[in-house]
Amino acid sequence: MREREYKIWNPEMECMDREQLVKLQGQRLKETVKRVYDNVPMYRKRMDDKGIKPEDIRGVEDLKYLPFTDKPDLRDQFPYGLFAVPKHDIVRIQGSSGTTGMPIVTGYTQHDVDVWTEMAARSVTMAGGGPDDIVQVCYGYGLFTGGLGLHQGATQVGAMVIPMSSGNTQRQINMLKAMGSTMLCCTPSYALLIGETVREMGIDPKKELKLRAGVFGAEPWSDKIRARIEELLNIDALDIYGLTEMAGPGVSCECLYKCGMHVNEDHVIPEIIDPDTLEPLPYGEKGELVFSTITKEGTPLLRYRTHDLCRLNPEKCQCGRTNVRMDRIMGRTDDMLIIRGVNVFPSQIETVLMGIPGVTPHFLLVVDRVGPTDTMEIQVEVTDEIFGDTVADLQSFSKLIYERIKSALGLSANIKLVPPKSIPRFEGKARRVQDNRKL
Ligand code: DLL
Repeated sequence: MREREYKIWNPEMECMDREQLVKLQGQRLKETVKRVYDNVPMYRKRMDDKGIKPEDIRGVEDLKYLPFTDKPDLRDQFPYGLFAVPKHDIVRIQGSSGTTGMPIVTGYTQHDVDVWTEMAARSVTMAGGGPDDIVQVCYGYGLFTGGLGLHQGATQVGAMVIPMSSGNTQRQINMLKAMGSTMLCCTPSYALLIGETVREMGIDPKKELKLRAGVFGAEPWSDKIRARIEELLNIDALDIYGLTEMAGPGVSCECLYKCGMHVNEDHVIPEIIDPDTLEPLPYGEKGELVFSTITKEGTPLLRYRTHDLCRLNPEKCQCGRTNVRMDRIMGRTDDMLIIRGVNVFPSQIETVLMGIPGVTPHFLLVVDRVGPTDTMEIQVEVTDEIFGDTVADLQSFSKLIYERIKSALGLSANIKLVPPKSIPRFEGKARRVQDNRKL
């Protein structure tokens, strides 16, 4: 950690005595359970099926009796089924890719936007950010929560925000230099690309840039990548976690001590469960991360299964914060991939391919990393009729697949047509993904 003034955005909440925190969580959990029972038919039914009434939940210790929520629930209830308030109280929709072509969406009341902003403000502060900072946000803006989330948080702490969104690396670097940006917010792989391009352009970050810290997340990364980014850009590189279903970036973030991400436990309750038995596991054990929102009004979620593998540590941090810290995400329990920051389910690719006559139900997705950039190749098995076509016809067929994939996923993929029966068949669960990336 470099010499910087160490700040905490909301010491009352972030450094609360744990006993008091658990009491607060219990109170907020009870309110949330009542809210969803009264307003969300899916939760009412699930609780009725389990024979639980809101008054049975006395505090955090009773969390284990509540039903889980999973991504398919958001898909099945799309678009408004999980909303716990009337639509006229919703001021924002955010979304991300679901397991099929449709996005999943969550709704925010003004209070929800304010809470999310507060969480992101805490994160920016953890990275040492404040009114003197110039924060360049290169996460995508839109339904994806990255851009708007960090934008709101940085604005809240009084920083000057440059809403660049992602892409156009040269222009990003020109702005870093011209504006004297002090903080960078983007995915770690984009930070790596920016860092490598800075060096290729012959720019000395110590002399020509004013960058001091970066808040990087939305995809898995490692301490090795951290060290590389820090060296390339001469900054502190910090991990930030979040998911659309909870409130985007800021559910947790690392402080400058870099020893786990502080979970904003006054707004969400984290649990670790065994993904097979679904039983809660004690602190320190690795398992699936599950969150319950306890202040959300628009789309509150009980025991939401993130499918991210992680560990929790309740010890007080050197920075003074008392909230639980989560380790880096160690993997997933499902087949979701994050490619160039975009969540991709193999089932989405299957849905696209199955809509194209001449394609068989067999494909292989090969993911790799060239330099800092993820690459995706889809090997698509086609029928005899297609494979016997002229080269020009095959090229236009590949182009059609490329465009359908691009429009469904928002990602470019290299399409390789392969002859019938060339993709391996499986007797058990099909393995459709070959991920060659090493983090
Ligand atoms: O990725 C929100 C976000 C934006 C987080 C900007 C951080 C910074 P989704 O698109 O809904 O939301 O994807 C959520 O991304 O379940 C994890 O699998 C993964 N993920 C997010 N942050 C991290 C991280 C945003 N720091 C999914 N490390 C989550 C590893 C992460 N994986």
